[in-house]
Amino acid sequence: MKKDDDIICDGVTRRDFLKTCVTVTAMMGLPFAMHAKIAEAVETNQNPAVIWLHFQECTGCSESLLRSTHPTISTLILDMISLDYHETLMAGAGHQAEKSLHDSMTANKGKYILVVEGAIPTKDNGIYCKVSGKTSLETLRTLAEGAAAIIPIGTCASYGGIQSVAPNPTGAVGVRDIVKDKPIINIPGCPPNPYNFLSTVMYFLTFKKLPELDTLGRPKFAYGRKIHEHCERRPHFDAGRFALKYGDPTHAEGYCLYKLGCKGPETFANCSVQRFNDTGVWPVSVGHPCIGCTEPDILFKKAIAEKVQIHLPTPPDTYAPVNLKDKGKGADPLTTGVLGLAAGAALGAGAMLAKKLPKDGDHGEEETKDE
Ligand code: FSX
Ligand code: SF4
Ligand code: F3S
Repeated sequence: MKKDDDIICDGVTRRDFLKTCVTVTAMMGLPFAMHAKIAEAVETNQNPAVIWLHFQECTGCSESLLRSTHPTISTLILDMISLDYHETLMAGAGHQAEKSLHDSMTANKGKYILVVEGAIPTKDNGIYCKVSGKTSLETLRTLAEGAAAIIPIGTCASYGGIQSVAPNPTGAVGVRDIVKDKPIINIPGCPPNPYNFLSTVMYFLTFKKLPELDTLGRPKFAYGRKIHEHCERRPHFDAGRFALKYGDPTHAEGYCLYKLGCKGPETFANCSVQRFNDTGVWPVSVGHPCIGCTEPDILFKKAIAEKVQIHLPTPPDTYAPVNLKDKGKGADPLTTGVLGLAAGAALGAGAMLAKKLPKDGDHGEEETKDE
């Protein structure tokens, strides 16, 4: 029987491994006891072959995975899978590398997981990105054919990313615009959180099926909620306290970054909860507004300083204000609450919230009072 301090793979103890399984179980919203099933599946699994392709990108997705620490997510991932081809990590080059790709593709036909990093240029038959004389378009089509599932990692591979911003000179698109007949699990983010990739692979190994996906092909367990819902600056948002300028006292006090263009109210991701680098940081915690890096229509398509619309205010903003002065004169509080909710739903854009949102030039602190 394995002990907790046994090293199970390069510097990772069994205790580290189990802790990661517990984190992943919680992230996926599964009951605590499931961590044992996940651990067992990972330990007994037959290391699925993974072919990892690089197209138009900055390699930040691989970098973010490799830079993760304690426990080393990259070590766990690399131990869980058989990474047969990865242009950044593999020792081989040239014909040797090409041979590994060909061998893995043939030996694991219909079974390998294809990970794609980077967008695919489609203009002029895709000549704007070529590796070993083949266009990304050709390589993706060939490799997709024998894949069991495809995981586009990062926003570039998921939706085109920065390369696809107008005028999109190379006609860059994401995997799902080209491959239509394979299961595709998008893990967007620029770069994405390594835990989201790890959890997706673990889910696939444990349950032998895809996790539930949203309409943009993202696992709901990681991209099901807006970051605004769990942001530590949310109390400031609700109280109408906004940072106005980088480095000024409102910014230094940690006020909400909405006025600096934070896209949190429109961005679906779990980074406010499952943070980066295992040190508890994420963009908003270090004072930068979210730039919507998991969203196809926000990242690099809306200016950083542009404010997003608040379409669906979540409680408490949807509650009707309680007017204690008129107590006894009008409707009872319960009726007022129900009417308030109905009104909030009818107005859609949240008129009550609108009064809380500052106009340009307002002071950072805007206490709202129920009156
Ligand atoms: Fe794109 Fe990933 Fe952004 Fe970079 O490779 S999602 S540009 S972090 O690296 O593809
Ligand atoms: Fe956090 Fe941004 Fe929402 Fe403000 S607008 S609460 S900083 S996510
Ligand atoms: Fe990306 Fe916004 Fe999170 S920029 S990392 S989704 S805070």
